[in-house]
Order: sequence, then C-alpha cells, then structure tokens
Amino acid sequence: MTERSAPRNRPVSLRYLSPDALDAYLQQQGDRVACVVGFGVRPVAATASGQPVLWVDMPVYGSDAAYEVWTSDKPVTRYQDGLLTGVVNEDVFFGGMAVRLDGAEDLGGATQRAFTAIFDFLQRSGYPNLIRVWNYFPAINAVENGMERYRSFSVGRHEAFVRCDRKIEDSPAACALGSRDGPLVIYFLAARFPGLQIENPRQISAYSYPKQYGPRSPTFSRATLAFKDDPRVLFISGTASILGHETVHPDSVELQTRETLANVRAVIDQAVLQGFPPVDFARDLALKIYVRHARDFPVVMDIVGKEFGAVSEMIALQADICRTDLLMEIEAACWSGAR
Ligand code: 3EB
Repeated sequence: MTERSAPRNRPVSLRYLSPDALDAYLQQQGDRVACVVGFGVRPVAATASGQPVLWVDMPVYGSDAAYEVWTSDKPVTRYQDGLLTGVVNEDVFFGGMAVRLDGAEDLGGATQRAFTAIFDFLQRSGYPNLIRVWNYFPAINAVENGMERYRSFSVGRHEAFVRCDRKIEDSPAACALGSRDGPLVIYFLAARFPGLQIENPRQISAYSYPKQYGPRSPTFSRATLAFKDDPRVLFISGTASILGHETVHPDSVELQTRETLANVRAVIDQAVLQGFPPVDFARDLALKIYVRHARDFPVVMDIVGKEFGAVSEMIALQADICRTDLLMEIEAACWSGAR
C-alpha cells in the first residue's frame, strides 16, 4: 500500500445558510469562522453567539434572509483597525468594512479611501495579496454628479490601485453589485502568497475595457487561483453576458443566462489549462446568482439547474447589475483535491 499524507482540509470553506441553520453552524465551527455576511431585507447586526455580521440589504430569492459563512481550517484571531474588522490565521486574512455614504464625500472618494485603507493595512499585515473582493452599494446605476455610480466606484477603486502601487494585471477576482440601501460594503480575502490571475479568452480583460464603460477601468481579474497546495480554491469573479467588452442579448434573460454560464465554463476551462483539476460541480462548486428583476428568477434558476446540474452550494439574490443592460450575473468558487 502506498503511504499518503493525510489530506489537508480546505484552507477556506463556504456555506450559504438559512437563518434557522446559522447559529448551530457557527457553534460547530467555533474559532474557525472567518466571515459572516447576511443578505436580505431585515438587518441583523450580530448572531446569537455575538459573531459580527456584515449586512447587505439585498433580497434573497425564496427567503427573507440568508448568510454567507466563510470558515478556515485553522483557528482565527480577530483584529480591528478603524473601520476594518476581520480575522487572520497563518493562511488567510479575511476583512470587511461598511462605509456610510451619507456624508458629503462622493462615492468615488469614499471608494478610493476604503481601498487605500485596505491596501495600507494589507501591506503592514504580511498578507499583501488581495485574492477576492466583494463590493456592494446602493443605487449602482443611478447617475450622480454626471456619472453613473458604478463608474464613480470604478474610478475610486482604480485610483487607489494606482496610488498604492498595485499592478492592474494582479487585480483580484471581484464583483460589484447594487444593494437596495445602506453603506458601501466591502469584504475581502487576502493571503501571504499571490494567487494566479486567470482571464477569459471570450472576454477582454476588464482592466482593459475601453473608455465607453467609464473613465477608469474596473480593476478585477476574471478569476484568481489561490493557495499553493491542494486543496486550492478558484475564485471566479462576477460573470455576465459579455463577449469581448460588449453586452450581448440585452433583451433576453434566457440568452444572458446561457452566455453567462458559457463564460463561467470558459473561466474554469482556462484554470484547468493552468493546472487546476476538472471540477466536480456537485461536490466542489458554489454559485452566487444575482438577478435584476424578481420576475426573472424562475427562468434563470431553471437554466442554471439544467446546464450545471446540482452544485454544492447556491444562493440567489435580487441585485442591480453594474451595466443597465445586464439582467443577471453569476459568481463562483471551486475547490480542488481532497477535503
Ligand atoms: C463585467 O464583466 C461585469 O467592477 O468589480 C463583474 C465582476 C463586473 C466584477 C467589478 C464588475 C466587477 O464587466 C461586471
């Protein structure tokens, strides 16, 4: 018999939980809980066990709330630095902040300050590599001071990357979606070692988008492959019905869903070309689905179910997508190897 080293656990794991399943799961995971994000229409500040919750006012399909819970396989230590709170262990650094937007500062300025604070902190922390960032803020498609708010957000984020000497090609996987109300919520995973950035051959890199989508390009990669040893984690950015740089099928949520799934598959294929093993969707794929109009949920969920079959984790949220002609968007995470 061949001797095998014991399979290590996943450096980070993800569950999407209903409110009634949350407390038992947190209790079971104890000091391995890295990040709890609540979605829904009724705000929750903390769980029964006192675990802080980052709240996003974003309706959940089929429930009034749902929780995204990231855990790590090693105990974590809490930290706080101004608005930034989170946890750290030898592998990962999970952080988050909620920035109130009701001040005099514009969204671009608030975004730039938030990312500058994150980069400053990461640089000092010994975990300089941003792997994955989630961005949520209200009225993403509203025009303010002559610019759509998503574009102002992109300008502020891009400026922070440049001023903090971040290479645009090393941008993390990300998503940016519109909530109904509340603060700018940013949470992120950072690591000691850089991830491998992955692009989608069906799309031009977002950081190379032409100026028609805004004066500063969005600083994200299509995916980031994190961690050096198995099990590695592939973080797939928010993915939509875009070919090249253009939205396709602006009038059909059905065709947008099919195109989006083709893009998700293309990113996974690209990761496989770069050494990631083929993904067992039922065991190792988590999907987070955003749909602009509640009436479109049934058709989107139906197509995802038929095209991808069972997946290991799934959540569906009603959100504004960052281009007005996009009706839906999907992000994903995949795990490789033994658990
Ligand atoms: C796109 O592909 C769709 O600005 O962080 C997807 C993922 C999108 C991330 C971001 C935006 C972002 O351009 C929109």
